[in-house]
Amino acid sequence: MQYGVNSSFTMSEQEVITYVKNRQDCFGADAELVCQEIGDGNLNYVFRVRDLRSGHSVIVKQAGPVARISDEFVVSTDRNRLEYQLLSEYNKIVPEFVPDVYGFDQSQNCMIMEDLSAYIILRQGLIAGQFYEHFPKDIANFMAKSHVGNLDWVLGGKAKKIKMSQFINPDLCEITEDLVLTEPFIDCPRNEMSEATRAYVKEQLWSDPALLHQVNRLKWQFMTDTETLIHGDLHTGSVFVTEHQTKVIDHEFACFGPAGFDLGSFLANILFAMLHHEVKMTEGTRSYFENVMECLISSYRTSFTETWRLNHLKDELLLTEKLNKVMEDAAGYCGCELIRRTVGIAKVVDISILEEPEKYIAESRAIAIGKRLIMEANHCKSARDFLDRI
Ligand code: SR1
Ligand code: MG
Repeated sequence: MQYGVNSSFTMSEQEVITYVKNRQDCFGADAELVCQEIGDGNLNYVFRVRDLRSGHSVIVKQAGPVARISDEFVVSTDRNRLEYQLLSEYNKIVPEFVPDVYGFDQSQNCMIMEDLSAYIILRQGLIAGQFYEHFPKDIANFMAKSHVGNLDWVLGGKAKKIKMSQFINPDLCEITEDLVLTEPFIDCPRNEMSEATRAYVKEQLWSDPALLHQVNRLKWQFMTDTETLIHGDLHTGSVFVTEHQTKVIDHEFACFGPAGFDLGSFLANILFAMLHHEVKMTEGTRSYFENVMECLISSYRTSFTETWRLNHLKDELLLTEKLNKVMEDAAGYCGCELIRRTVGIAKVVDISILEEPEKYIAESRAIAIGKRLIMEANHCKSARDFLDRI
């Protein structure tokens, strides 16, 4: 009963207040605390605790023993330790792109971190038509700096292997292997979609052995290629923005994997925002989102190159080969993310809030683009190659 709270349960809002009061390192003794659970993700509980006297607030993020979306997913609470450790490290190498962390408590499976209430979640902003200019370059920089910074040749082979042992993440990787890279491509009971979309999926996805083979290659790669430290679930709901600042959150899926997985996942979620507006015929949609994707890919290439050179990795031919490979992987994983958010259990609100027939139109477009990107991934080396296929 450390800090006066029973550690075998997920905390209630009142228990979170007791918890932070008893810790004595977050608020003064005279604080008048209020707490609200604000989590909207599939896994964890997220509490905002605010002192009504000073206005100061923090976030308490707690990992429960099962996923919020379904208790079918029993997920190690070690994900909270992993995220805390990762955020502590990112606060050294890319501090401008992550929230501050103040503490971690293994007994309660929770960590305390900066409240980003001055920011909004990028997914919500994009749906509301707040077409920010700043975030693509920031996200590209965050990915490229953290990806290059964790390559074998930067860390050193031995240090990299030791680091890999700290970020072994079997439960969360299993979720990705199942929900992103397996189930949507077969007729599996956990898939969820309308009858019309199911008919389209049967024809376009489930009866195409060549597609299944390409997806199996991507899954194999995700399971075996420990290229670098990746976020592992980088979508527009994992990003907080203001007009000028960008913060990446929810690092619990982090693992050593292929760099292109992050770039591909993020591009797919930009495409969902674009499809949302396209079917609603919002003006200026196509050019804004094409610019976002162009900027993400070009800035990633630039930042990857700069970070490579800053780390004195001298082989420019190897740099070009590696970058081209990241781009091809990104196209393939982008395709998988587009398909799994449409066919699989974990949806995106960009599409799920649409009414029929717009919803079917957006879903079938996402599936068609996803399939094309998977099948033609080896032709996607530049932003132009990618944009020509959407
Ligand atoms: C059981 S968790 C389902 C999905 O939510 C997370 O945010 C990941 O995207 C995961 O695939
Ligand atoms: Mg997440």
